Amino acid sequence: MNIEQIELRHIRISLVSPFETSFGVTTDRESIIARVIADGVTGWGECVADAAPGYSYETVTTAWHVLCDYLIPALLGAPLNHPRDTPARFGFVRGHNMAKATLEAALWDIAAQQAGQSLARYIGGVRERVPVGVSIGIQPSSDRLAEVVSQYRQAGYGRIKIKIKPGRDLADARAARRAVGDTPLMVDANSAYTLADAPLFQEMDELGLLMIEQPLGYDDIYQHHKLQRQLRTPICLDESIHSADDARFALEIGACRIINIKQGRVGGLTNAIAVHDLCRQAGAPVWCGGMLETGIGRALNVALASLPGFTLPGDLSASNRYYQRDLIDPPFALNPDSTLSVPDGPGLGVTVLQDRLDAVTLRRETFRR
Ligand code: OSB
Ligand code: MG
Repeated sequence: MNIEQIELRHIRISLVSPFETSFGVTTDRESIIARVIADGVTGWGECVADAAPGYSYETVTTAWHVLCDYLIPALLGAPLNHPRDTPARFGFVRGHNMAKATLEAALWDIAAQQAGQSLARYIGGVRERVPVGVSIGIQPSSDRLAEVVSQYRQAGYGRIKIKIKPGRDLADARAARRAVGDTPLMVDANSAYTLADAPLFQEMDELGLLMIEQPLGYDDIYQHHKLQRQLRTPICLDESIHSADDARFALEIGACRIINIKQGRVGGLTNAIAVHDLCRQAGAPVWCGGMLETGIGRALNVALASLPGFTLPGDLSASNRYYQRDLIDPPFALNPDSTLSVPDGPGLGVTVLQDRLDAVTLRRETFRR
C-alpha cells in the first residue's frame, strides 16, 4: 500500500442524551476522524479517545499529538505491505493504542476495498447480523432508570447494560432487574470499586447478571482474580486488557471469564483479532465493546463482531441511540431480533456524509507523502 495522503479532523457531535458513568458525564462526543488515501483508494478511521482522560489516559489532544508528530510520519515514510503490519510499524511508540488504531482502521477499510470484499468478510467474519445490546448511563434516580431501561427494552434491545458507581449500584441493579424481567442484564462499574467492596458484589450475585464488567482498578488484573473467586457471576474485563498477552494472563489466573474487546483499547484491528483468536482457543466468550462511536467507528466494530468468537451481544446500538444524525449513510438500525446487520458493501460498507462531517469538524489538518 502506497499511502499518499492523510487528513485528520477533530470533531464534536452532540449525544441524544447525556451519558453518565462512574468517571464522568459526556454530553458531546469529541473524537478524531482520519481519512487515508492509498493507491487512490479512500479509507476511514475513528479515534475512540475522549476529550477527558476518564476512561483511559489517552485524550483527543494526546492522540492528535501522537498522530501528527509520530504515527503519520512513520506511515508516510515507506510503503506498507498489509494493515496487519501496522502494529510493528508503530512499535517505536509506547502505548497510545487509541491513536495507533485510528490509522490502522482506515488501512483495513482500504485493503478490503482493494480485495473487493466487505471488511467483515475480509477478516473472516461469519455473521450477517451481530447480536447487540444497549449501554445505559447512570440516571437521576433508580425509578428513572427503570423507565429508561423499559423504553430500550421496548425498542427491541435484548440485552441491557447499566452503569454503576458507589452509591448508585445495588438499588439501581435491582430496579433494572425488576424492569427487564428475565432479559439478560449486566452492570459496568468502570473501575469504581476495590476488593473491600466484595460483599456488595456478593449481593449482586443474587440478581442473575450476565456479567459484572470491570469492577476494580483500571490497570488491575490480580485483584480481579480475588474477587472472581468469591462470585458466581462472571467478571468481564474491559479497561485492564490492552493486548493478547493481558487477555492470556487474565484468563489463566481466573481474573475474569469474559473479555470485552475494543479495537481502540488494544491498539487496532490486528491486535483485536489476536485477542479474539486467543480467547476462542481458551474457550472464553468475547463481545465487542463500544465507545459511543459515530457510524464510522461503529461500522468497524460491527465487522469485528462478525468473527465467530463474538458469541455475546456487543455494545453496538443503533445510530439513533447515540446521535440525531449519524455521519454515515445508511445509519445503523436495530433489527427486531436485537441485531445490527453487517454491511456487505466493499470495505466498511457505509458512505461518509461529507456535509455532516464538515458540520461537526472543529479543526482539520492534511499530510502528504
Ligand atoms: O466502559 O464500555 C465502557 C462508553 C464510553 C467509554 C466506556 C464505555 C462506554 C460504554 C458505551 O459503555 C458503549 C456504547 O458505545 O454503546
Ligand atoms: Mg466498560
